Amino acid sequence: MKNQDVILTIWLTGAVLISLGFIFVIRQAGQPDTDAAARVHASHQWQGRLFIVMVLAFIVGTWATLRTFPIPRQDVASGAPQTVEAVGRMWSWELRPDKIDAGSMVEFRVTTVDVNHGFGVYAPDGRIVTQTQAMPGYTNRLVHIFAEPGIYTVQCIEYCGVGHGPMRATFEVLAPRGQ
Ligand SMILES: [Cu+2]
Repeated sequence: MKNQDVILTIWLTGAVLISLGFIFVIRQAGQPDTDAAARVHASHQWQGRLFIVMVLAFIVGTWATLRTFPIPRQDVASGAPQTVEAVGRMWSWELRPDKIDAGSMVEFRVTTVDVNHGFGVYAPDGRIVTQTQAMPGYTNRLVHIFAEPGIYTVQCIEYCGVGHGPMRATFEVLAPRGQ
């Protein structure tokens, strides 16, 4: 399941539960006041249980969907066999090395020497593959496994001044060794 589908599912589930809560309150509001105290008591019990169920559902849903969160820990090295140092500046990228192997994980260590930039990686067919922020004073780790060899493009995807549009660089993904 794609991340977008997981988020949509969580959002829809939450929206349905909240809607049910509203429907319950609206239905309660329309009932005649026969035994107000007992009804209020039952209503509070029902709402308390609903609240606990909702909290548990969100805890379980969050754990189930985010335990394989695709963003690696930022405070330790990912252990990826390949690393690329990526430094942005107005208005260019420096990538070292600029050749990597397909089929094994690469860790981009992304930073910038001036302002915020967006580190967007585009496949040879123009489709965006992965991205992260480039921030002065921070190194953001972005891991990815390239399946297809080819010339990939890094394009700044956060407006950073007059040279933003052509702020790009390329790197080559080589076919896995032994092929
Ligand atoms: Cu930019």
